[in-house]
Amino acid sequence: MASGGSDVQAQQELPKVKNRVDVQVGLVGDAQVGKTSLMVKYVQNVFDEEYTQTLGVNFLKRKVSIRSTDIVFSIMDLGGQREFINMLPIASLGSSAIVFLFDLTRPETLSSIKEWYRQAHGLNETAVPLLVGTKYDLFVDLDPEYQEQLSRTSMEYAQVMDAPLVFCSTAKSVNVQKIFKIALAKIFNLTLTIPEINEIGDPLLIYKSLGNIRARGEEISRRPSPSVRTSF
Ligand SMILES: Nc1nc2c(ncn2[C@@H]2O[C@H](COP(=O)(O)OP(=O)(O)OP(=O)(O)O)[C@@H](O)[C@H]2O)c(=O)[nH]1
Ligand SMILES: [Mg+2]
Repeated sequence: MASGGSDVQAQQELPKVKNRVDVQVGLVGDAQVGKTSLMVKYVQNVFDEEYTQTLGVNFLKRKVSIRSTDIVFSIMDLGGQREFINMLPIASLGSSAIVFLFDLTRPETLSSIKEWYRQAHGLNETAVPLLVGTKYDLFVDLDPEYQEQLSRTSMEYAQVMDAPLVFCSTAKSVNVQKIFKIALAKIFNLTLTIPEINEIGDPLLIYKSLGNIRARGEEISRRPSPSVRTSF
């Protein structure tokens, strides 16, 4: 057998080697907002109506492929009870994105985001923040005035945090995959073609003008523009 020919053959038979990139994403927010439900739905496509309190930190992995690259998400889910706040570094340090979740039916969980953001962003300023309102399936049945007020307040929070805003329902599979697609796009500066949803009453999906600071530590002084609020 001619050695040159067999070399070529051998190369052709080698399995294609994929690049692998590990991405850690932290989930934080008050107890029972739906952090574990979102993670389990995204990774295992299962939704459980029963509540099981997270004690400390849970984590699950999911692999997604983009062309020749495998992205391995490690999702760190921190129990929302105050007693677990000392474990916030596990969900924050090392995360490329931190998802701040609140329950669309409990406005006090949105107010709490100030403190979650202060603490998590204080530990990791370079992580891309995302603001996610959960239980959209219950929210749509609430008073339209309440929906409008909460939607507007959420948008203000998103501006201050410079965080993409997504309303989702894990129970009814609304915008669940998109949260992680947006996280990935913001982390790696990729272009996304998902249409935005801006209408009050709809499951908001606003990301184009938010969360675009790359190398956030360096560029933070360039933003925000004077018209944008800078504190809660
Ligand atoms: N209707 C509805 N219920 C939801 C949704 N997501 C979560 N839930 C319910 O909300 C409750 C709390 O959900 P969890 O995911 O356990 O909340 P958590 O944020 O992980 O709570 P902690 O672990 O205590 O921090 C459970 O009973 C879920 O079934 C949703 O999209 N719609
Ligand atoms: Mg939990």
